[in-house]
Amino acid sequence: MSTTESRATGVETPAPFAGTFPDDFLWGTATAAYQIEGAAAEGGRGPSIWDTLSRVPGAVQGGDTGDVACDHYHRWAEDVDHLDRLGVGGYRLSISWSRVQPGGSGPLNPEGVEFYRTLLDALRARGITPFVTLYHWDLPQELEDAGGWTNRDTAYAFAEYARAMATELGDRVEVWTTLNEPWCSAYLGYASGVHAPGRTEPASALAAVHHLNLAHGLAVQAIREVLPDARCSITLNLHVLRAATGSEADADAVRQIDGLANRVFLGPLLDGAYPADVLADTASVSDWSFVLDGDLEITRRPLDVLGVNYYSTTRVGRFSGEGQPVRADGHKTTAASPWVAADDVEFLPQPGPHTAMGWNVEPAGLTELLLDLHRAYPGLPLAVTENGASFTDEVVEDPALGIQRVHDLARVAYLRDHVAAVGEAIAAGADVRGYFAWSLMDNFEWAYGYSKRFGMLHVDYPTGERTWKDSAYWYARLARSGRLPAVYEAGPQD
Ligand code: IFM
Repeated sequence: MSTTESRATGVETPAPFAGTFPDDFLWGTATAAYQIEGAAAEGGRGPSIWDTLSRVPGAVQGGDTGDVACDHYHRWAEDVDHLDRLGVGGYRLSISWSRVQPGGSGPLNPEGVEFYRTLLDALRARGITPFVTLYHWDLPQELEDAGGWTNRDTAYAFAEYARAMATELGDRVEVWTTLNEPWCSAYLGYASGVHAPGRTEPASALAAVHHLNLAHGLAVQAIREVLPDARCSITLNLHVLRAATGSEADADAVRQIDGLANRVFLGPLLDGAYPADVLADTASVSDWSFVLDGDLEITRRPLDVLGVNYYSTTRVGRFSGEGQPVRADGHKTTAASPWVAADDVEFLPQPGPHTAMGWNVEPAGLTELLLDLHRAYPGLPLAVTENGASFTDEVVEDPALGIQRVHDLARVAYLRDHVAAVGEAIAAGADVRGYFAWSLMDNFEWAYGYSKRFGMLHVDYPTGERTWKDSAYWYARLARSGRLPAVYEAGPQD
């Protein structure tokens, strides 16, 4: 989504937001299996590509792995208590494919399936609606050994896994999200190589894009064959783009990155076609012959809701030829770029403030994104399935209350401003049904290991102890009232 596109579609200035959300608006929080579960070699779980990559020296900061993570596999009951205490109506979790089907195909692992069945039942018993993501980046290693997402068979294996989960877990799940952020799986996994499987092959990244889109469509079809009334979704991390200057060259850089980041997914998923300019821009890398007849009818399945993950905006320009292109996308650990066939596009530093990830804070981008999507796909309900911020946190004693505290007011302000941005989008007409804060608790932040904390609950990794940050108290007030609390309302005042 780009500013130029916004102008073209004539999105109006958002109406003022009165501070209160609709009664049926869903407040939730989100996590992902590899980031929190741990128990990597327990309960019959097989290895995934993140188990493998995290053992490659230098691939993950500090040599961290998800072997133990937040130990949610053992502490899940305590975590459900925290969710209950937060008062959230929804919880977005992901299933570890290699825990329920260790080889990525073939027999299920009953112990793994039982883990999720028990968790989902416990959530439902507390009135917390489960939103389940089937793939949050942890491909079973056996499938990667056979080519991973560059292999068309992986899409079919994914559909069979989805069918099996629909059969096993049935209506315990409110919304089935096929994929989380396929942009990351394809481009960070296969082009820049900073994510698993760590490959740096631009042509493979485009094949992965298509096979992920195909996997989504096949999975939706399989889920609905088992559960005709299932609600299905996909979560995208659409890029909100800004042009470096008003020049035509920079506008064209925005068009190009909008194609690679956004329209390469929205096109096949919602319009049934890959954009012609994306195919032309990437022609030097791939002829896209992996797109077979009939694929684009499969990728375009009616969605019940589109998940939107938003953190910051991205500023691009056409490389002027002076100096070296600057890549400020937060994933600079290798020289390779995720941006296939876009070597002459500069990624420019954004004005602050910035989070600990170096990402700029721009809540207006979220309003703009939701309104752009609403304009482009008017009948499609939206949900913000991730939004949050990493800041450096410190646990302190609160002698007056006799508890430990984390005064994360920067995170509270970030959440307040982005929740307000969602409110503004709704006030201006966008059909947004829910908001899931990322994340319930600090966790394994992929190539950054445990060095970045996004949680509303602080996790002390050596002991696994969870401590409510002030943002958790603040979010609990929001979730319980549907009214946007002020920053000073953060903390345990009640
Ligand atoms: O932690 C990740 C999550 O797994 C996917 N979306 C972005 C988050 C923050 O980087």
